[in-house]
Amino acid sequence: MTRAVRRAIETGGFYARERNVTTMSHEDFPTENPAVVTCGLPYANGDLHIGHLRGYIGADAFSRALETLGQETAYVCGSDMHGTPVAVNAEQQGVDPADFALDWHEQYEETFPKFNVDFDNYGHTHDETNTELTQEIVRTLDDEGYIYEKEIQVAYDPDADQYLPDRYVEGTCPYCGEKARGDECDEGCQRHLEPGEVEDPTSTITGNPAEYRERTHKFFEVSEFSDFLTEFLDGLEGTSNARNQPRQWIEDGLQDWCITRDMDWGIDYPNGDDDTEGDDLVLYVWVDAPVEYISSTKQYSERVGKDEYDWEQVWKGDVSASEASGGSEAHGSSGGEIMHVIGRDIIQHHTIFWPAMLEGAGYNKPRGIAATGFITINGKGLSTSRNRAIWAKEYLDEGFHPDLLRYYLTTTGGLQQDVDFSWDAFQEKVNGELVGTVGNFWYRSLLFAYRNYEGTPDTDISAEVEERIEGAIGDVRENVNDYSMRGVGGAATQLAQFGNEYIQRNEPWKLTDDEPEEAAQVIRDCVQIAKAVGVLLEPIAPDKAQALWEQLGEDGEIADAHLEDALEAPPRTFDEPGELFGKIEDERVEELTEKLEERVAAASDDGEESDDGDAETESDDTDADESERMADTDDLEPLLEDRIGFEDFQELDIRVGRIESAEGIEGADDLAKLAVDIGFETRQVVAGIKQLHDLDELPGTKCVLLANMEPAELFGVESNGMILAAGEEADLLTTHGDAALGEKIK
Ligand code: B3M
Ligand code: ZN
Repeated sequence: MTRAVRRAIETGGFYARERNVTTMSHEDFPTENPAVVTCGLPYANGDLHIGHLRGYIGADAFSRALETLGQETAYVCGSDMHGTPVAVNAEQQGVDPADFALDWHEQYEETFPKFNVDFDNYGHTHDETNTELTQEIVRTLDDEGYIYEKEIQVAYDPDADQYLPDRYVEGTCPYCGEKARGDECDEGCQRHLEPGEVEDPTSTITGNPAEYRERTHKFFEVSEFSDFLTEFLDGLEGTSNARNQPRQWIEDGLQDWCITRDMDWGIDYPNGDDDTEGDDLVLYVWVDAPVEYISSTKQYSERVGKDEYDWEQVWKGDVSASEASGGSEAHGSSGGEIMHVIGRDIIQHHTIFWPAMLEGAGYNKPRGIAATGFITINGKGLSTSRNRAIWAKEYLDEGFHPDLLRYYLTTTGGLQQDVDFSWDAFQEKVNGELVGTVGNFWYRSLLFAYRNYEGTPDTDISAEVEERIEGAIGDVRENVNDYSMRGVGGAATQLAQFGNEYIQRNEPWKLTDDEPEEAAQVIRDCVQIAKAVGVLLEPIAPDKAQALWEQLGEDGEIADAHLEDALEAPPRTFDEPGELFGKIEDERVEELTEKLEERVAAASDDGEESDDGDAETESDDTDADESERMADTDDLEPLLEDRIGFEDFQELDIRVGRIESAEGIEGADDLAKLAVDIGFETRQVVAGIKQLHDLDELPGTKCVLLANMEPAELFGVESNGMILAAGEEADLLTTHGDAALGEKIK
């Protein structure tokens, strides 16, 4: 980590950008302020799997990339020790929740470095720092008048003689009707649920229907923060889902938030002397969990010293001066750049509750929140209970290098998208991009250089290559500012691809005898490209990049290199290089795929959901397999009795299209204006999908359009066609083969 902020090189971009920024601009990274990158805390309750890894690896790559840009950055996290996700699992195993959680915490601490997830601090929510800070923040919120008491109905199991907070109770979501847990609609609309909200409550301890009993609890006045949150969201960077969903929740009206629970396991509600009410209450896990972001930063700061990294500047530093200038100059010379990477199922906690808490207690708010999609396995929802997952330990035991998975997970889809993992797709990506493109280029250029020049030829790089590397550096810069790690990986791989083409085009092996100077030039260029690819790829594949660094005879760590170092000449001599990536063979993939299938089948044969310590975290999709979701026929529109002839159908001119752009229509709550390319022409269409889809994600999506719909005008916007969609959620129809745009549906 260095304090020096060096301006990276500004050049044009080559690739389409994954835009994850708002229109309201923050100063580009690197800024002069220290940054902190955090990742959603794993519940200390079960084995880590690929769903978890996506988040931790993504955030790790982002934090490394920021450092490559010259941004001073800390990457912190910790285990989430409290709450019913831990208590329920500990109880099932008959162990004390503190021992249970600590055990998992220690395992996580050991596992993350094995994936090169390099936290500057990894704490846990039950330690002293977090306990004290959480209680202090709650006291401040209380002093500021944001906390009040209220009598509420709390679920209770008379047989177990126990109150039933959160995961101790299940029922139906009052908002969407899906099966839900006591505090979250995990299989449906993802909303946070307040105690007493879940309908038809059943105890998860005995399976009996729960009773409701009256209890006094503490509430945090989230509803007071609507205006603040609206403004906060307007300036928030990260993924668009993290801005759009909460806007809707705010429009629907915010509810205050019950912040206490009838449980023993957790952080005690901090009582003043005259307060006896909170005696037997602990804080709801979602109060103390995000505070760990601050606590962990504090621990890091205390370890390295405030001169090196000042947690108070980040979390409490004065940003008012820059706010006064309208926000565009925000983050001038004080405060910090706070960035949260989370799963999309915990958007509400991070974009509503957390900023409200921070605001109420006088802390700085995040600059960016990136909410990732889920992981699917062979096209189906990841399910720990069905053993349809790739476990962290399993991956390592199979002997695969962590950087391969890092590359796969960061570059397969955009941050917001669900990413499918199959051993086939993994093989294809590794063999194609890492072995075929990057590894091949590194090895052939370094080997040629070593054999003919014992290292880097003694000449300057050509203007063409310098420009190309500068372009790639510019792309990385832009992509980091757009929160696109896929873009960063793409810039590195495409530079290697250029290197391969360059060497192929110039055929230095034909030049060495007759045109030695030209040959030296080509190889000099290639060695520089190889080094640049290493610097650009380091955030994603740190070990492999370090290995290249050493092959080039460079000293120190490539992780400390900045973007501009990609243009610094490598040492004059180096040793014989080795190959850094190995092909994954077909037999290996078959064997792994078979193993996975057998395992999933065996878990299904067991019948019972034998779930031992199911870490339902941000990327742990529910067991509800989307592709198998069945609607209750009572809820469906009845089938029409009247039949139509084929001619009638022929009158519908339905075509394959592709959405080119999508934007909300001002003043209309639900309507979006789309431009749809249907081969012959591009149609402007108005569709009622504004709230149901992430409009930023739609461009590029294939759709199906009724082309001879009568034109209509809605909110002053002409609609010339109708896109087809299924159900209340407007699930867009598409084609699954390669039907061309404009092709007729018949
Ligand atoms: N422990 C895991 C989850 O719900 C939860 C995250 C806390 S982040 C402050 O994904
Ligand atoms: Zn719901």
